[in-house]
Amino acid sequence: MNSLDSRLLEALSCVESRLLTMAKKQQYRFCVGPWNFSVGQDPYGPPTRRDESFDWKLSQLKILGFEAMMFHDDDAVPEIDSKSSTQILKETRELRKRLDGEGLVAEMVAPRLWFAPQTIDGGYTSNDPKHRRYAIDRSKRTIDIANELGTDLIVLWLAREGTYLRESKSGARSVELLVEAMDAMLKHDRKIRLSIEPKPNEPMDQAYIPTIGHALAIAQLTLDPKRVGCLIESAHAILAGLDPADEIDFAMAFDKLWSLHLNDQNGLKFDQDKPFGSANLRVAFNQVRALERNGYGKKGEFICFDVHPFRTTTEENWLQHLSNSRRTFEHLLAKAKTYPEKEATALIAARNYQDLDQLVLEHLMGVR
Ligand code: GLO
Ligand code: MG
Repeated sequence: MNSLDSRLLEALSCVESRLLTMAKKQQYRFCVGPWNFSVGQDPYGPPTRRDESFDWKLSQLKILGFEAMMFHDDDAVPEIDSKSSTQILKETRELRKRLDGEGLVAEMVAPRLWFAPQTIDGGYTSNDPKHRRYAIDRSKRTIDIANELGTDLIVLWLAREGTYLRESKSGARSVELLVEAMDAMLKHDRKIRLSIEPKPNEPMDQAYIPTIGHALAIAQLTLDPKRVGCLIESAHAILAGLDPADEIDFAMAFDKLWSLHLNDQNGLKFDQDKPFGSANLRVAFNQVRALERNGYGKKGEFICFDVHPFRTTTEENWLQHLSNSRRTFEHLLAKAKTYPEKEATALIAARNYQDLDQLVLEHLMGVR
């Protein structure tokens, strides 16, 4: 071996060991759901892109560098309501094999309680006891699916648990009903964890669990508060008039942030699910800083992007909202790690928030 070869080998092994250290330190792992490959339909118009098969979506995840997929119960088992438990089990096992084959894991499973006729006026808080029973039974099936897919995380986005008309339901009774439903799920399986994803409105006028404070408070009324936590979605916090970074700090002070839907939202409009950082880079930066200072991901939690392509997006650019959200996250992570902490601390001590503001802006603009 000549000296050039040996120097080359040495350099290669040095790169390899640095890559290994980086891999070991890798705190953040990424995830999306099949619904994030959406086809452009909105209440005013039909799809603008053709749909692709579930298997194609699965194969794209790995290529894009994502490690997990999140599921609704009927993403895992389509037309779930028409299937027996044996059939549900069989299809879930087949799905597990496909996930294993792709080297992907299931991050969570969520009962989709907003499409069925039984959930028109809510699931757990419906005024009709038969419909409440349907919602609980279906949630138990969701838990069985999660078990087979190897995840203990059940996400509760309580889409229709609220009112279109304040006088149509009792808020007090609804709290009891929500607790009863959660207790039934916690009893159904002693290991699963419930992660509540609050949202203040849409599809409802008013939702019963609009913020992280509400989610963590209701957790205390359940039979096992330790197993009830939350999921923050950036856009939902913004719709509630809150800063998602504060929601992250709050949830993590209780050790309750078990999942996360990063995206963006331009003010109080319909739920936009824009790419992460698209509307407000500074708000996105502060979310990344909050995740960093609280050590999000160290217990295996995933960063999920609950984002959708713009309706105008063409088929060739169909996946960009996913890879772009991830790129933005990684750039903002680098910004969080290189934030001029010393200068910032000195400005805070001098109560010079005027220049602190500019320091943040210039850091984000790349001039500091
Ligand atoms: C809608 C929600 C929705 C949930 C998903 C998981 O506003 O963000 O996408 O995250 O259904 O339960
Ligand atoms: Mg979400």
